[in-house]
Amino acid sequence: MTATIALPDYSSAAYLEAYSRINAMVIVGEGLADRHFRLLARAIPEDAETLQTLAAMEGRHARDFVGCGVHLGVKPDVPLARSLFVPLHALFLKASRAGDRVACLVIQCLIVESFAVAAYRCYLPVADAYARPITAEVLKDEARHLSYGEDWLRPRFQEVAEEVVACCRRAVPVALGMLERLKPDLDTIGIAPVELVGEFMACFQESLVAIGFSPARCRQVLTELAAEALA
Ligand code: PL3
Ligand code: FE2
Ligand code: FE2
Repeated sequence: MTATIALPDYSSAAYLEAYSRINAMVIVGEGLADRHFRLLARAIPEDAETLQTLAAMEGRHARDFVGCGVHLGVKPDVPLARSLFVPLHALFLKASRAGDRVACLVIQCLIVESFAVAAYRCYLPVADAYARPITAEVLKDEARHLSYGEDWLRPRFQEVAEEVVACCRRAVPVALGMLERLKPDLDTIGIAPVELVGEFMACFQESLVAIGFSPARCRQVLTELAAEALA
């Protein structure tokens, strides 16, 4: 038996209004990812070329998602999205100015990219026919962005482990906090917010294990963060 998913009515006013906010989040998130990878290219000159390539991919993602909004005839609510991204972007800039490469990589490559992977995985089955193939392509790229961070952190695990945990404690609640304002819109476009959080946690935990944490330690850190988010 195959489960059927009830698809949203892409032409309803409620869908289009919710999409104007979600679409803007994605466009702004991709645009910031472009900037973050360019800053990382300066911080890690030996990988500058790779990081510039990743930045260019993010710029393309932003343009592709602009196209998804245009296709549905919605005007993305960019000011709202920018305001919701301020705290996370500020954390990245602070780390970047301090020359803290570990925090920059944790924020962009592990947290933001896990968030992107989770969001696009949840969106894929409920996306309209125009957005679906675009989202599937973007998802493949995001996996590469995650791996870049994992591959940099893994060989330095012993030195960076505690810094990674400290950075998670600062930045994961900020990332989850962004979802608060979007819950009703996510529901409207067919994504259960709780599923998105679950997918994020699973993806993020996998990336922590990939760099060297034991599954038990990951669960401990993430459970602590989830408890805090629900308190
Ligand atoms: C990094 O490549 C991009 C970062 C983008 C982050 C997007 C966060 C979006 C939050 C909620 C949207 C979920 C639905 C996705 C629909 C396209
Ligand atoms: Fe992206
Ligand atoms: Fe990305």
